[in-house]
Amino acid sequence: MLRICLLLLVAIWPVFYTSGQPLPKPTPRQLAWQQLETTAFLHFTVNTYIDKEWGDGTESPQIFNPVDFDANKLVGILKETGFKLVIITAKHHDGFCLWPSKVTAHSVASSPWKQGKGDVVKEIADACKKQGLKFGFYLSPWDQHEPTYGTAKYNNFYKTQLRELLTNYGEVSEVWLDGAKGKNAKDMEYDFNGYWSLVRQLQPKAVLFSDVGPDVRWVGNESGNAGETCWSTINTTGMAPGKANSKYLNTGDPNGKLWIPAETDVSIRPGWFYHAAEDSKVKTAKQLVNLYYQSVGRNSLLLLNIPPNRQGLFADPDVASLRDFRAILNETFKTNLLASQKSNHNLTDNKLNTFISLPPGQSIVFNLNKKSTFDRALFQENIAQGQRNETALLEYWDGSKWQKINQFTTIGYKRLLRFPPVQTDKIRLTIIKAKEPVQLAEVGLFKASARE
Ligand code: FUL
Repeated sequence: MLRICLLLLVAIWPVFYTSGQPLPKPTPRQLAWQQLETTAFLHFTVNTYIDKEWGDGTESPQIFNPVDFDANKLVGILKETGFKLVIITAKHHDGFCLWPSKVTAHSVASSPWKQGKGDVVKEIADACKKQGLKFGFYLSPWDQHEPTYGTAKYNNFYKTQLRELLTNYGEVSEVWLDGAKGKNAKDMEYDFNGYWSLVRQLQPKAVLFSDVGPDVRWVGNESGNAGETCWSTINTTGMAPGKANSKYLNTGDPNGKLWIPAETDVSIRPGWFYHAAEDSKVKTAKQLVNLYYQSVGRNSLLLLNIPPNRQGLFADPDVASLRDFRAILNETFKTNLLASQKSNHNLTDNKLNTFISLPPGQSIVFNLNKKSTFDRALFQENIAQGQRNETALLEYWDGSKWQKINQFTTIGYKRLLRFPPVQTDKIRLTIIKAKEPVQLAEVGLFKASARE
């Protein structure tokens, strides 16, 4: 009955509500992507063997020899620690290909690894498929090895490589490219539209990442920090990969006409590639948990880079941090204190499509079944119908009056709040400002693990 009433309310609401332009909404592939929450990046190439972040294209393929490379082991650790998608650097700025591309000899085929018969991309893609993770790749447009780079011919070269990766490795869920380039790089006009339409044609389910989308945008920094206010909408006029306003990307734009949510890419180490000297600088589990709050907890998605070492394996400190990171998150989010109340069922069922509609000015009280202590709150909107909340107030009942816990801005897919412990048996949420009635899909109250 409640469901029917809710559905009816949703169905008739637009008749009463005048909002001007319809809100931008995610495509099914964007919606599926957002729900992955934690995804992994693998930066691996000749750079790993020369201790550099950017090679210059002159590296000999002979140096690439990850003798213990074991894709199932790498992907197994990522699966165990809760990552849902793996993106491998198929080609970084130095131009070395981790797969045996037919259009260049500058690849694993010219390396001693597996006598030149190996294919890192294939092994990662197969391991992902076998273990139920999604697979994606980074194909750097800037290529310092390829002689055609800087001429129109390079666009065809790039598209041929893209086609190889899009047709020989099963389902691809994300294609990652950027406009990064060194100061002295040759001039080159990339055919981004041509690249993107090839991806659409060959892998229609894949989301396309660049600074400005078209499906997923950069969060504007590499320190793992989505804006406290983070809209999934932006306008891209005047911007292109490599030519974007990072501050704008960080917060998004409440009046943006395009749905292009933010992806937070950050490395577990200071660099993107493995350097032995950074073994002592691996982010702690606590720091990773903080990154989770700053990305997933701010309507973004975490793309955490864990670089394989020269043997082709994750280094021990990285694995230890990953395991603790997931253990802490599991501990914190194990018990939603609102879930034991039947009346809260629809909002604690982990489904975005069961929600209540709250217009601006409306409050809702959530009861706990007994006085409890908590210091984390979770809210989620049914973003399938757009992102709506602009300002909301969270309060608790102290026995005689409502006390403020937090006033906050955007919710979107997920908003996590951290605050000093509160003890109460009821909370109140008030929507202060919203673009349209907020479709509140999930609420949660949690007591953080002591290890946070
Ligand atoms: C940047 C690159 O220049 C870095 O090396 C790294 O790959 C990062 C994720 O993207 O644009």
